Amino acid sequence: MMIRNNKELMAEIGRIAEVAGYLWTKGWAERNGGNISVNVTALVREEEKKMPAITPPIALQEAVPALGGHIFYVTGTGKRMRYVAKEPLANGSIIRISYDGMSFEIIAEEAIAPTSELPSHLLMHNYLRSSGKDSRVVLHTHPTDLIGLSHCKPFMQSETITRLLWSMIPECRIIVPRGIGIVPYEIPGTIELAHATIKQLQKHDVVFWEKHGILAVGEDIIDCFDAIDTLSKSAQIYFSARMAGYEPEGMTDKQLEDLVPAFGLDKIG
Ligand code: 2HA
Ligand code: ZN
Repeated sequence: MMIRNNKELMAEIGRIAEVAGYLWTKGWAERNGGNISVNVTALVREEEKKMPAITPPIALQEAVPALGGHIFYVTGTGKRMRYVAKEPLANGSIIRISYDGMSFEIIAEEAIAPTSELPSHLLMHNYLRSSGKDSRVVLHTHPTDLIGLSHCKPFMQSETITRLLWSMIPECRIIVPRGIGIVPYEIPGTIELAHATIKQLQKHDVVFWEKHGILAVGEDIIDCFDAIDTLSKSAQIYFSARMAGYEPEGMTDKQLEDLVPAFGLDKIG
């Protein structure tokens, strides 16, 4: 099988498996919670791109014209992150989008049906690609502490939650410089959820799905994980202080602003 002979692609799939393992050990991936998709087109050789499909084309609900001919690794529907970590190709798929962007087919050796969130992941990749961003990764997971925060209405404002989590630890402002977008509750896996998320991705790389989970986009899967992990750390600091019976002071506005020139954050658009 050619995929297994492609060292660059297998290294990337190895990084996906590494992160899947973190999601499980963090307690963010109960049962089949969460899903990952990565645009691996740049890692696939021309002859591999033409590999015969092992399924007939599967129509997409909404076309993704900016992704015609692109290749993705996607976690499988109903598959558990703890098994993606061990066997990423037995618990995920390699898919190829048709040239018209209206359907996809599976080209890996196993016909693993992609995640239920595939149509929404692809719409996000289509948005990222057509707006000229280099983000190749969409990562969705269920961090307990961040979902907990999303059950508190006053926190479900982008500025409020961003300010709160940034102010718990300097790294958070640096690692999540574009702040947090908020998507009010929607049924998982729906196109409505995808469109609401895409709107937030115009300004943010990390989005909270109210009472459901977190979604991050980025160039690198490890960076996407790190952004969510840092937000989770901030949430834990906040909850620890509250559980000890006091409201944490948080960094001051000046302390937060001083990070901007110190870390070149003003250059981030
Ligand atoms: O795979 O997390 O949002 C299950 C999910 C759907
Ligand atoms: Zn989910």
